[in-house]
Amino acid sequence: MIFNRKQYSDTFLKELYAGLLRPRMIEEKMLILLRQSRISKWFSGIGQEAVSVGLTMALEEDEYILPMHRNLGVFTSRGLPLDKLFSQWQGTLRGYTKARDRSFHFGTNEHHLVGMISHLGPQNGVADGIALASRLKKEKKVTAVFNGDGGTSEGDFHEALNVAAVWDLPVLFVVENNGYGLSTPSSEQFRCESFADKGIGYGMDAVSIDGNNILEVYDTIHLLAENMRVSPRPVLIECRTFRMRGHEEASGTKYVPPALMSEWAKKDPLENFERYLYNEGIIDADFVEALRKGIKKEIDDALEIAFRETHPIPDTEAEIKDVYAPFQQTVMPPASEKESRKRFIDAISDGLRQSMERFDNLVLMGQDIAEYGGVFKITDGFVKAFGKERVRNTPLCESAIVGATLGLSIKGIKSMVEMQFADFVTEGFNQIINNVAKSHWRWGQSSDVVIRMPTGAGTAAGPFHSQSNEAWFFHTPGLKIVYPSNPYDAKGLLCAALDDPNPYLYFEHKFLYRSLSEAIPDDYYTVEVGKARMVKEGSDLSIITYGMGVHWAIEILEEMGNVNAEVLDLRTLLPWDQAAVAATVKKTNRILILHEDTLTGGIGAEISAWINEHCFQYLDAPVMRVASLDTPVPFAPTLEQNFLPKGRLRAAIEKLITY
Ligand SMILES: Cc1ncc(C[n+]2csc(CCOP(=O)(O)OP(=O)(O)O)c2C)c(N)n1
Repeated sequence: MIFNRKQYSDTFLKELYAGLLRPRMIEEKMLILLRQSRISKWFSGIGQEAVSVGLTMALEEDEYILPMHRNLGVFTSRGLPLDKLFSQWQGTLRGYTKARDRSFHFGTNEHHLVGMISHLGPQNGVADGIALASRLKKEKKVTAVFNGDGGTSEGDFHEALNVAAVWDLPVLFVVENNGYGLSTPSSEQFRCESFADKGIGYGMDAVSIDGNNILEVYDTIHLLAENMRVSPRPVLIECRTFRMRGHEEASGTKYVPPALMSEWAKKDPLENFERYLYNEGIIDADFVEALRKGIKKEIDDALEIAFRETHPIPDTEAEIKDVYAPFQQTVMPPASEKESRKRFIDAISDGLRQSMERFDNLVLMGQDIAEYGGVFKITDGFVKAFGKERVRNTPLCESAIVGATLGLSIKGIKSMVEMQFADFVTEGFNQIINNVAKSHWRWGQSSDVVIRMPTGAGTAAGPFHSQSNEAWFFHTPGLKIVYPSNPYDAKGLLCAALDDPNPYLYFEHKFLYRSLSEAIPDDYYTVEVGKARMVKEGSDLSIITYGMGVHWAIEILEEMGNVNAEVLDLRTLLPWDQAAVAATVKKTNRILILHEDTLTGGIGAEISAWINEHCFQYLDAPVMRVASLDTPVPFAPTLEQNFLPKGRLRAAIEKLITY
C-alpha cells in the first residue's frame, strides 16, 4: 500500500492513526463481550475503518453524514460520548433512542448524524433532503451518505442519485464495495466493473479509490468536498474494501474463499498505516502503547457506565406520547368575514397558497407541479408567486422525494408532496411507513410533511387511478390522516396539517374537485384536527362516514325521505374522534359505517370494533358496514358503480332500521 502524505503534518497523520485505532479497539472489545453474551448482535466493520474515519475527518463537523451498519468509525470520529453509544447498543435510556431502536439505528442532530433504518437504501433520499436544505439556505455544506455494494441494487439508491443529479445537490454518495452483500458476491449482485462507471449514467462525477488507504480516502474526500461546497453537485465515490468478518457475527464467513481473505488481510487499513508511520519515524512503540492505553481506558470507563443501566421499566404513556412530536393546535379563525364561492379544488389551492405565504420555510414538491401547475392545476401560478426553489418539479422518484422530506425536516424546512394520484404512493410507501412515520418516536426527529393524495373512484379511471388507500396508512403509528368532504374543511384541514410539525396524509377526492362549491372564508383559517363534524342530526340511526360517503349518505337519505338519520363526517381519520362516535352511538343506538374504501380491514372495521368494545350496551342492533367490494377498482362505469357502496346503501339503512 502506497501512502502519499502530501502536505499533511506528523500531528495530523497521528490523528488519523488514532482515528483508525479507536473503532478497531472498540470492535475487538465488542467481539469479546459478544462471546460472553454481554451484548447482542454485532455488525463488524473490521477492515473497512479507513472509509468511515477518513471521510468523517475530511468533512466539517456540521456537515451531515448518514452512516450504515458498519460505520462505527463515523460515530467515533464525530466524538459521540462512548458511554452513550454503548448504552444505545445495550438498549438503555442513556442511549439515543430511549431504548426503542438498536445498534446504529439512530440520529443525533447535535453531531449531525442520521443513522440508517434497516432498509439501507432509503438513507439516500434523506441525504438528498438535507443537501437540498443546505442549498436553499445557501450554506455551502456537503452531505455524505453511505451504501454497501449490495444496497446499491435497491431502487432507492437509483432514485436518490437521479434526484441529486437533476437538482445539483451536494451529496457525496459513498459506496463501500466490500465484495459481498451478506453472502451474495458482487457477481450475483451487479454487472458493473466499477461503481465509477455508473456516474456517467446519472450525469455525475464518480471516482473509485482504495478504501483501505486512509490517506487516499481522506485526501480524495477533502478535495472533493472543498469543490462541492463551491460548485454544488453530487459525486459518487466507490471505496474498494473488504469485510473481514461475517455479515454479522453469527453468520460467519464460510462462503468467502480463504485465499481472498488472506489477500485482503494483507491490505488491512490499520496495520498498513501503522507500518508506514513507523517506517517514516512518525510514531514509535511508546506512542502506540500510550495511545492504546488511553483508548482502552476510554472504552473501559464508558462500558462501566453503560453496563450500570438495565433495560428501562416500560412507561406505556410515554411510549404512546412520543409517537407524535408535541404540538398543541391553536385553531385559527379567519381574520374577517369576507367569503367567496370556491370549488373544492380552489379551496385546496387557496389553503396551499396562504400556507406558502404564512410559512416561508415551506417547500412544495411533486411531478409537474411547477410551470404546468400540477395535473389537476392546484399549483397553477405558484411558480410565479413563490419561485422555482419553493415550487419544485420532481423526477418520477416518489421514494427519494418522500425521503427528502425527512432530510428537509432535519434542517427545519416544511414540505408538501403532491402525489400525482394517491395510487402512486406505493412507490414512496417504505419511506412513509418506516422513515417518516417512525422517526420522531425513534430518535425525536419529526417529519414536517403533508403528502397530498388525490384519491377515489367515480371517474372511470381504472384500477390504478381510483384507489382509496387510506387504510394502508391508518394502521401506521406516527402518521396523521385527514380527509375533508367539502371546500371549507378542505382549506381548513390543509392549513392545519401544514401548521403541524407531524407527518400528514391529506386525502382529496378527485370527484369532488370540480363538482362541489360553497362560500368559504377568503382569509387563512384552520379546522380542528381530530374533530368530526355533525352534518345532519337525527334519531333513527347514525351514518358514520367521510369523503364521498358524506355525499352519498345525504343523497340516499333525501331519496328515502322517511328516515331521520344522523350523519357524522369523521374528517380526521387518524386520530379519529372517538368522543363524537360514542355520542352518536348513545343517541341513536344504531350505527352504519360507510366508506368508499374496500370492506375488509377498512377503517369501518376498526370503528366497529371500537364501538363493540366501548359502547356495546348502547346498541340496539349490530354495527353494520357498507363499503366497496373487495376487488380492485374496475374501469367500465357500470362495473365501477357496482363496485362502489352507494348502490348498497339504501338496503343497508332499511335493514338496520328494521333490525
Ligand atoms: C430492503 C432490505 N432487504 C434486505 C435486507 C437484509 N440485509 C441486511 S444487510 C444485507 C446485505 C447488505 O449488503 P451491502 O449493502 O453490500 O452492505 P454490507 O453488509 O456488505 O456492508 C441484507 C441483504 C435489508 N436490511 N433491507
